[in-house]
Amino acid sequence: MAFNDIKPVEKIDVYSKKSLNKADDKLRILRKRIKGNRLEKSKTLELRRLEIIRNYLADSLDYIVKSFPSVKDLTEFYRQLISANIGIEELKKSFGALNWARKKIDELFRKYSSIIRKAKDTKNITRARKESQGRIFSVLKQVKKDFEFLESARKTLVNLPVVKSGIFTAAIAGFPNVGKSTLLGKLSKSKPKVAGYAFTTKGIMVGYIEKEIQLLDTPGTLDRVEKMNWIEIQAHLAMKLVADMIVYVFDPTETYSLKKQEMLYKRIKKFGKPVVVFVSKTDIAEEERVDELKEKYDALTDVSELKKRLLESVADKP
Ligand SMILES: Nc1nc2c(ncn2[C@@H]2O[C@H](COP(=O)(O)OP(=O)(O)OP(=O)(O)O)[C@@H](O)[C@H]2O)c(=O)[nH]1
Ligand SMILES: [Mg+2]
Repeated sequence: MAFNDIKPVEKIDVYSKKSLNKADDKLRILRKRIKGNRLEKSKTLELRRLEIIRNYLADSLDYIVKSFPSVKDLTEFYRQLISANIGIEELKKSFGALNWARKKIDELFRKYSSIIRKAKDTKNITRARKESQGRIFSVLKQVKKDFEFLESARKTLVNLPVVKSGIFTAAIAGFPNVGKSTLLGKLSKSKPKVAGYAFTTKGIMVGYIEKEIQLLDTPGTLDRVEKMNWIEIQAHLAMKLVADMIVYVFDPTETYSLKKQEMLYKRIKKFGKPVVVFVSKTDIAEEERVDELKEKYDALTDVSELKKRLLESVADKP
């Protein structure tokens, strides 16, 4: 699912102004061509103006609603991400408000078209023009908050990771700074940011092994379920809802104590998915430590071994 092609939702004033400008531009050309007496000309022009404004606003409203993913098409992963950060009900409510505005503008268009058509003098036409615009733009004002909400939702959506469904997925998990992103870089062609401090990875990074395996490099999480922040929620949901398998990275050099790392491991086991343990930093770690982990968790230390294990798991998957 990709959300980065959702176009920005502007402020309502932008749409009102654009609709007026568009009408002005088109009427400038039309004005030179139309025939008839003053009243007839005025009717033709103002009917056309109203139609252009209505069409522009209706198209803009439709376009905004359509450019967002429809809630019913979302995978559970995205549904829960959106639930956690934006709100599914709030999103539906705003789409509803935009649809309401579209209908209301249509009604006003029909009402004032009829008034203009029946007008007996140009004064009445001018009054109908002013009144129709006032009421149409006031409908927009009533959904101002919804426009703003959708724009802030869009900003969250475009930053969500692009995670495919229907492909074998392994999530790389572990404490901050243990070497998860380094491992993703070694397993795939992806070039995630790697740095010698905790919380380098701010969102889920995606890489692929051939076209068979999707790898999710999750941000480092601490061992806590309560009070998860947005970054931890993303990692948690990816492991819970997307991963077929979890690669748990242990750092034997103890940036974080092994005891804490083992507690997180136990919690991750509870997702009920197969977990492969990988020990990082074996080039600088104490050999004894590495051996202990290898023994206890049947851990791997070699990237090509891990790759082999992952590919075997794809083949084994029913
Ligand atoms: N010597 C050595 N250093 C490593 C190894 N793997 C990772 N590092 C270093 O450990 C630090 C953290 O690596 P990252 O890959 O950014 O760790 P991370 O787990 O993705 O960290 P967060 O994104 O903050 O959770 C970096 O300075 C890496 O260069 C390794 O196998 N050997
Ligand atoms: Mg990282």
